[in-house]
Amino acid sequence: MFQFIIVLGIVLLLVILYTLFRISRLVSVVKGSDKKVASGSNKVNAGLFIVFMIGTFALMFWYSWAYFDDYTLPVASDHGVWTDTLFWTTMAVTGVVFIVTNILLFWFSYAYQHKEGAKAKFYPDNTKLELLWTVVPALVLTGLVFTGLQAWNDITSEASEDAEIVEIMGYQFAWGVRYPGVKDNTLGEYNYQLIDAVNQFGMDLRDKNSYDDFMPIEMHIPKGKEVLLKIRARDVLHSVFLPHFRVKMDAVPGMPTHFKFTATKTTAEMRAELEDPEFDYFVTCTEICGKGHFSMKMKLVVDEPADYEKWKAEQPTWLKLNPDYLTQVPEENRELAKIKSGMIEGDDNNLKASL
Ligand SMILES: [Cu+2]
Repeated sequence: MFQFIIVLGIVLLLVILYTLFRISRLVSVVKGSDKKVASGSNKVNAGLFIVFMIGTFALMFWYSWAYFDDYTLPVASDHGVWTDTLFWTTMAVTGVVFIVTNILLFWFSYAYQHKEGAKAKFYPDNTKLELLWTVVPALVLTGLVFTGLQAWNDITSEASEDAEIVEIMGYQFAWGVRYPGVKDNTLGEYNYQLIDAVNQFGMDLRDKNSYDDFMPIEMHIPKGKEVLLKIRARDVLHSVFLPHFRVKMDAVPGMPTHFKFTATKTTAEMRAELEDPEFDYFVTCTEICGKGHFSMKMKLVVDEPADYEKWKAEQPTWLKLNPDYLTQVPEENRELAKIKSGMIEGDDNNLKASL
């Protein structure tokens, strides 16, 4: 109903404007002024430029103010603070330029509207002015690009030796995460040809490192410790998006990507900060990847390091949950696979010797 009234209002407004235009046309015909180069609507159009400018600026400022909290989520990662600074610096520079150029654009359209007898000045060029508006933007943009490049190098460079490694894989339409397992802390090899309904990650069980890998239904990471996300996609382009951590990286089929970051606030701390006991972090997809794109959402929990280790130790390995796949493990490694996957208790020293 409300929408209908708005549409009706707009239609009526257009009818009124058209009627006003017709009346002014008729008046100019009666007066004989319609023979002039510029019609009577010249002044109206010039005025409308200013109205349009003020209207759109007002809308822009209102939106930016009213929805500020929706697009500036509290930051919960180390590099996120830097990314935010870069974002707001770029916003300030481009924002000022945007406002100034638009005011000039609309003001000139108004001020230099057609006037009887007025003649444009011929002003072919000005070298000083051209140098100025080439050199200044070039310097400013170079500064922005280089600080941005530094941030990019920081998030994509080698992770430290003791970084937590989590593999995240996008597929139509969900995320899957794989952890290297507590026994060897190394992700097993995978091969897309091995993917089936159960072995979603295409784990290669000929690799000893895969025996203790596990895939939980929600993602956990520790606070204050570097996390290296190893990102891949199984079918089409997806994009890993962790808005609170300012993490965004495309997941590309056949071309693994990565992103390293350090979380600075646990889920509990963020709940306290937002005064929202229901709050949860989420991994979402920010690449339109098909009709189920909206459902690509996975809960992410940031734990204190000790809780994280405890959670990790409690997770059953994939192989333990899918013992049928033991047949894919080479005969000579089956005993080791059973021990590493936690199917049977094994001698730890023996296990270490065989790793
Ligand atoms: Cu997706």
